[in-house]
Amino acid sequence: MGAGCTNEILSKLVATRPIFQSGDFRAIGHGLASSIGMQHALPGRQVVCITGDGSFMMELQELATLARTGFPITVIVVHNSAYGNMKRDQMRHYDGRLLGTQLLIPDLPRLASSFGVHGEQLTKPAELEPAMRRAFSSGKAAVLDVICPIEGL
Ligand SMILES: Cc1ncc(C[n+]2csc(CCOP(=O)(O)OP(=O)(O)O)c2C)c(N)n1
Ligand SMILES: [Mg+2]
Repeated sequence: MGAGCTNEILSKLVATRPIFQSGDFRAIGHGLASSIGMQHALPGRQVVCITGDGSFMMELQELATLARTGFPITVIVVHNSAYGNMKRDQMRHYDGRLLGTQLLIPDLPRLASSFGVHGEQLTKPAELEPAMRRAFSSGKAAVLDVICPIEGL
């Protein structure tokens, strides 16, 4: 990730338990849906979903569920416009030849807003903490679109 990237801050986040992730198979595409399940199981707790943009694109219709339920889940999208994991490997091992790893990500704050969910885009590390505090204290769902370019691109 690029120097000064918000990802540096994300890597320092400390979450209280319970923390759920996708286990040994590391499946993507279910972070938000699982968070909605967790909010059902843990009413009154602040649920936060941290997801890649590629993963989020597989389930963004669940924004409708957020709107319908009113669950105040904060969704933090790590936005690198890529299946970053695979793109990094292609850059390292395949002489820069990329195949199927670059993503066209829509305007996420506008997309969230079209579902009636608050969204904002963050480009600087210092913006993340206040945005999270705003989202938590609003008592409403929020999508924080965190721009995290991959180094070298
Ligand atoms: C259901 C499923 N399909 C494919 C994969 C393989 N896979 C692992 S990481 C990844 C890319 C994830 O991209 P993104 O969510 O944007 O996260 P990033 O690596 O960019 O942080 C893929 C396709 C998987 N783990 N699960
Ligand atoms: Mg990505």
